[in-house]
Amino acid sequence: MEGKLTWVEIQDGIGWIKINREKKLNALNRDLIDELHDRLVDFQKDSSLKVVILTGSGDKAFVAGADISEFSSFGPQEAAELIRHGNKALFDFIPQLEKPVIAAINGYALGGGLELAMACHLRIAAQHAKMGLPEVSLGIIPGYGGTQRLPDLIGKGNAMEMILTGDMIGAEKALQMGLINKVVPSEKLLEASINLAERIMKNAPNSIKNAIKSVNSAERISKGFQEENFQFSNCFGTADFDEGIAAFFEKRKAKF
Ligand code: CO8
Repeated sequence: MEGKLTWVEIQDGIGWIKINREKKLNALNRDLIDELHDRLVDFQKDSSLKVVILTGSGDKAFVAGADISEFSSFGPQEAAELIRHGNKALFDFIPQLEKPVIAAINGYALGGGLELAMACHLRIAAQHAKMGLPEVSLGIIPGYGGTQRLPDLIGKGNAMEMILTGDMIGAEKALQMGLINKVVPSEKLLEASINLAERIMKNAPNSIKNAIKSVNSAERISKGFQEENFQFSNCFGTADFDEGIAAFFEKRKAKF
């Protein structure tokens, strides 16, 4: 089924969602967040469906981040409102789903794109995928849970390095660090995602649901996420923000 910004299919107990903004490297705007939320709500209700696989269209990007053109003129209030909405509808919503969501990372997963992959329960990446949180190069910080979920996955030291440098890493390094569960040749990405889904689907749905809740309860939630929201909004309306965003649109390196 083709939506405005996503393509959806249910096949053999798997709910597929493909983000469909290839020309903009599947960048995440508010409409896309809302459409993804609606798709996931439908999937949650559908008892024929056991596992969700989320991927991006094309072979270049999973999601290259939040849509910079959408928030480029935002002040702190609008930024706070957009991340509050995005976190509620998607980034805090996915982890709580009762069905596992696998991110099939088919290319760049940057900024909000990596945060989206990290909100999923499991991650498989194509060999050519690149991952990073480049927000500091734009004069902002990760705002969709990245400062909390990245240290949970790869440890504080590695997360600090990725967040403070904004550098991208390749799929093999991401695997070594524990950021992803598996790396496969690009042409095997969907097959490997189905294989992982099938290994889960043979188990008791009620146990899967309870296991997700139980694992989630160990997260260092709330205070850290609130602090991230606050610090994220504080980056807006600053000279660094103006320079970072201008540099992106002018396709040059920012000079802070
Ligand atoms: N937002 C909007 N448009 C984008 C984005 C993005 N994140 N990424 C790529 N695009 C667009 C480009 O502008 C370009 O559009 P056009 O053809 O109209 O000029 C098109 O996609 C293709 O991109 P490029 O020409 O740049 O492709 P390259 O192969 O040269 O480069 C890169 C690929 C390296 C991935 C490059 O596109 C890039 O650096 N993109 C931005 C990556 C980034 O900084 N991501 C983080 C964004 S900030 C964020 O995610 C914050 C999350 C917190 C929440 C924010 C809510 C307020």
